[in-house]
Amino acid sequence: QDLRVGVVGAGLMGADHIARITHRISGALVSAVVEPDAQRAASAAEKAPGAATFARIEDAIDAGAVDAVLIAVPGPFHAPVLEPALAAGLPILCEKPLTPDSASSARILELEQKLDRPHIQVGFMRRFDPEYAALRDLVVSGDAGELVMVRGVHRNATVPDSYTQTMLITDSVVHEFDVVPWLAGSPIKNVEVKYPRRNTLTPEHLREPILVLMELENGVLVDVEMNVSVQFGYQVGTEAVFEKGIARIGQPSGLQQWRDGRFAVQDHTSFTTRFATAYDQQIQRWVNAVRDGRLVDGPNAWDGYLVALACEAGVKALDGGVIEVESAKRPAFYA
Ligand code: ISE
Repeated sequence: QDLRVGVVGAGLMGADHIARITHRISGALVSAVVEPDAQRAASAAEKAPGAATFARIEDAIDAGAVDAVLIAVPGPFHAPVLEPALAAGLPILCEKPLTPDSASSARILELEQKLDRPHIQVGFMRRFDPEYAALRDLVVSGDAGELVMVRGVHRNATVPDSYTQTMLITDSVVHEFDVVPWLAGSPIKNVEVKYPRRNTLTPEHLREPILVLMELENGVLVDVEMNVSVQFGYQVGTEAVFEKGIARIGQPSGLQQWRDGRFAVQDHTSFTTRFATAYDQQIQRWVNAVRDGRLVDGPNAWDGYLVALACEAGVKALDGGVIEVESAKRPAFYA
């Protein structure tokens, strides 16, 4: 019996996950598309044979149409979906961030802890990228000695007008706030933001690129160039400096071409292709975990809460200074 997944939100990520579940994942199908925009709902549902459409998650739950929920609406709309889904005891895959701030994330943790075990997995897909996983294995093995520094680039071609200055942190660097502590095995201690000369091609209301500096509890230093106006494509790359060597991930690996006196490599223009394998792995492993009763196989709501704390420091750091990240002790429920 396939897991009946209700996909909430039929925007870019929702549509991408609907196609993934329908064509590339085994053991699951999209049984419901929950989307207030009726036209968008209908066109998304057309691509998932047998899927019903609902305007609200409560309607899908009341109709008994879903065994699990995948939340792909923007972050500010996560809590109103998480709450009824938790109340119904449904397993949830929630796209990042868990919620936009730590207070609302803490409220979700409280509700979740009324259940017998964690039910929420958060969509920090980088942990499922094969290269990130290989880099983490290298850190854990100690083969290259201790990790000393992490240098990262996170580059988007452009962003829509709706993208705000704080979204540099809450929508984009949010990924580094999850993946870096996971890679390095240490929480973030503090965050600082530096501004180079502004890119005149960035939307008028933004001041970027930014350079984000993080100090981890274990002394590892991290720098991330967050740049959302590079124009030419999508790049997420990391260089890790170890005691006995350097490791690099996220280099272009597409089609190589020699032509007209030039050498060129095809590169990504969107996170949907750059992280396609990671998204596939993430959803497949979540589906497997739900089907065999583990419910979560990846970052959980506690990880989402820690990221919310880091984002709060990051947003403050946009105004200057070295900002300490509030520390928190993982409850046994999330061990
Ligand atoms: C977007 O929401 C994502 O999650 C992408 O991974 C990130 O690269 C981009 O900057 C965000 O806006």
